[in-house]
Amino acid sequence: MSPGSPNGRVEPGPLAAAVKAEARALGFDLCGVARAEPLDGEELRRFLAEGREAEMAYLRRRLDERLDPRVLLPGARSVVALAVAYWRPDARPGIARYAQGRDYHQFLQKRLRRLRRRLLRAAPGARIHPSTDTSPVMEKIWAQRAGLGWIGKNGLLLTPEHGSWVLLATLVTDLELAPDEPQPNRCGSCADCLPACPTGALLGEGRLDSRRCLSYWTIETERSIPEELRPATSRWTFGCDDCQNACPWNRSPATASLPDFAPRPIVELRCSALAGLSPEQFERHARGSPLRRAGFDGLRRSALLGLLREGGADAREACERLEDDPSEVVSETARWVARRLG
Ligand code: B12
Ligand code: SF4
Ligand code: SF4
Repeated sequence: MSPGSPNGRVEPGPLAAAVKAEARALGFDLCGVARAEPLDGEELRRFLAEGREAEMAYLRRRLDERLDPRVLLPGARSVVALAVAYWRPDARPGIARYAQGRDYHQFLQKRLRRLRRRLLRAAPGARIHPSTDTSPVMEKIWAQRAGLGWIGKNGLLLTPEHGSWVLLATLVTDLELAPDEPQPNRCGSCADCLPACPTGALLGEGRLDSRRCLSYWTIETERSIPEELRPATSRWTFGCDDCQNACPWNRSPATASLPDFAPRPIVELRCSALAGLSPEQFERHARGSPLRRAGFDGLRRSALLGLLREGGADAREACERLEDDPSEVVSETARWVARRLG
């Protein structure tokens, strides 16, 4: 990266162009720049006041940093927003597409650190804070401001190139980089994602109630899933893509270029096998996979509900084995599913 001018000053335009070229070389599909300015906190405060964060207590913390990158990184002038596409034709059903392969936190963080190092070579002494889900940064809003796409009625960042099948990351920096123009919202009169949500978690205008979202229940908590959400959970063992599958912008996606999203052996397992994992098998299979986040009991609980869909002798046997499991959540779910399997 060598965007300096003859007098040694690093110009915002060439520097932004150089960051984008390096990001592309490192496997990021999209990259844009926004000015580091405070965000309007009204939506976030309303989300929290209505309890829509469920038990994700971390969303209530560090609000000042979440709403102003200059608090997160004093002197911040720019936010670089990055996206990687993850859609693949060989994804296994019942597991969210983003979670089929390796844990993106690990491999994107590595690429972000590399991008940071290259940027430091061009601008020694710069302050650069990389993050992908790891800091109080509202990634969708920064991606929208940096011109990568718009926030759809399903609450996700949609891009013209890859629909919403992208994962996001940011670099907050004190460097001055030429900002990009935000794109218009292209949802128009479409609202297909709203009725596609099986649990009514989407409230319109991109607002979501985590307490009703299958993604929340199957990834973020090991608690017992409320009975009225259990039939829908039988289709989703980890995460949920219903509000993305319904979106017209997601219909003809290009295949992900990063090989890290290739399905791993754990997503090949049937629900009866997932429910029957021992703690050691869980550790071995889930290592390096996003499914680890559900936890041993959380994954077995969701897999048990998947048996309602799978059915058959294996399903009944898996339930029987877990009816007296030491985990109250697992044993209660096993008994509940067994009653329905008959
Ligand atoms: C907490 C969280 C969740 C929670 C809550 C989701 C939510 N919508 O808030 C749960 C567990 C439910 C969840 C689920 C999923 N998540 Co999530 N999640 C996050 C996380 C860590 C924080 C999001 C957050 O701050 N929420 C709080 C609310 C208030 O903020 P917000 O949704 O970001 O922003 C809204 C408001 O601020 C408001 N708003 C603000 N300004 C403005 C301005 C205007 C004009 C308008 C109209 C609105 C508006 O609208 C925004 C959109 O709803 C982010 C990573 C990150 N650090 O950003 C990933 C992230 C949003 N998740 C991601 C993914 C992939 C998912 C799932 C698709 C996974 C899956 N397949 O199961 C689902 C999708 C569910 C859905 N439809 O949103 C990706 C999204 C990528 C993308 N293309 O947008 C992110 C960015 C992670 C990443 N690094 O890529 N997630
Ligand atoms: S992830 Fe599933 S449950 Fe959550 S809002 Fe989207 S469709 Fe609804
Ligand atoms: S389904 Fe329609 S309304 Fe929903 S995000 Fe996609 S384009 Fe927007």
